[in-house]
Amino acid sequence: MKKVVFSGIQPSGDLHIGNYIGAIAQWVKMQDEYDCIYCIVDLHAITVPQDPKTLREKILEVTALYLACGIDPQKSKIFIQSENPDHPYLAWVLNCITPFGQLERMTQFKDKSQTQKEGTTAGLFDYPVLMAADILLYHTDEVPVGEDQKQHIELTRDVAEKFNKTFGETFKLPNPHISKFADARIMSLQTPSSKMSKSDIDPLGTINLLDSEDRIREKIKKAVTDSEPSISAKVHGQGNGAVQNLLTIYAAFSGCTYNTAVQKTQGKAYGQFKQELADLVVENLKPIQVKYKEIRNDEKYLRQVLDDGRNFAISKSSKLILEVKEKLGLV
Ligand code: ATP
Ligand code: LTN
Repeated sequence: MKKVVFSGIQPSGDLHIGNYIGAIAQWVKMQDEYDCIYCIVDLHAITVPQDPKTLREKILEVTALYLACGIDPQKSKIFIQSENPDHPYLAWVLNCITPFGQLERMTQFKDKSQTQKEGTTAGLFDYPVLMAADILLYHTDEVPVGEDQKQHIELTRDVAEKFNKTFGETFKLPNPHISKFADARIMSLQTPSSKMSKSDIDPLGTINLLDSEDRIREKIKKAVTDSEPSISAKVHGQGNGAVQNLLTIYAAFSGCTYNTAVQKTQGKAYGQFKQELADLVVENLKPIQVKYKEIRNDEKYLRQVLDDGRNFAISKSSKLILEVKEKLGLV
């Protein structure tokens, strides 16, 4: 029996190379070795305000991007979280055993609640419990995510353990699977102290998977560096992290290690290095963009993939929900 992989991305903005390097590129690699389930986590997306028309469009865009990046529906299942009601159901059950204090310590909640002008919501606070439900519903072994999500997976394990102890062995404890590239945290090209993020208000900070070639070149050209003129061998652990970040992107897209990237580019003037980096990013994203256009235009095919994924997901999760209800005395 193959081990189970589960992961998801919120359809909350434009997917960027951080999402690709930190998450999707690993998902693609894991397809042969594992039974993979990849979700479009739209119920997570609405924990911050979304425009309904845009959200609907983004859900299909993310689905098409999963496929264009190489997720193969013959090998892996893709579905929309809100199409399987077992997710919010289990989240409610888990809410009832999750310590409030542990949720208060979640760094993503602390960061995101600060950016909410209208005040924060119970949904945003509860976000990690819904994520725990996503993972636990499928007896997941491995969760390929960026490093920023590690804390949520630790919470998932804690909640699963607590349930198992209280009601008897039910859930498998999942492991985070983090990409090797700089602990899989790609930083903003403008503010290298913050992670590259869909919700960044500075458009120059992120390279989106669907950015045009000109836009990619412009963003890399304008990326901040440091006061040195060229790449030095001592780059790691020095300065503001901007050059390390560009080197990490270089390594990820050329399939080499970070140290090899440093060796290959040592002594290069930043201008020349940036040009090579832009060539590399453009070359890697082009086939994804061509495939994306083809797939996004075929809504019938997209719907087929999503229906198949949803049917599969419900067939698995409904069994677990029955078991949970029985254990709680709800049947
Ligand atoms: P938002 O700004 O809406 O929170 P995001 O850009 O942080 O979005 P998510 O949907 O939260 O993206 O994350 C999807 C996946 O991509 C997760 O596995 C996450 O760890 C990974 N990821 C997101 N940003 C980065 C990044 N900068 N570097 C590496 N991985 C990332
Ligand atoms: N919180 C995750 C998205 C997410 C997720 C999941 C990832 C929701 N449910 C289950 C892995 C497994 C994020 O990337 N921000």
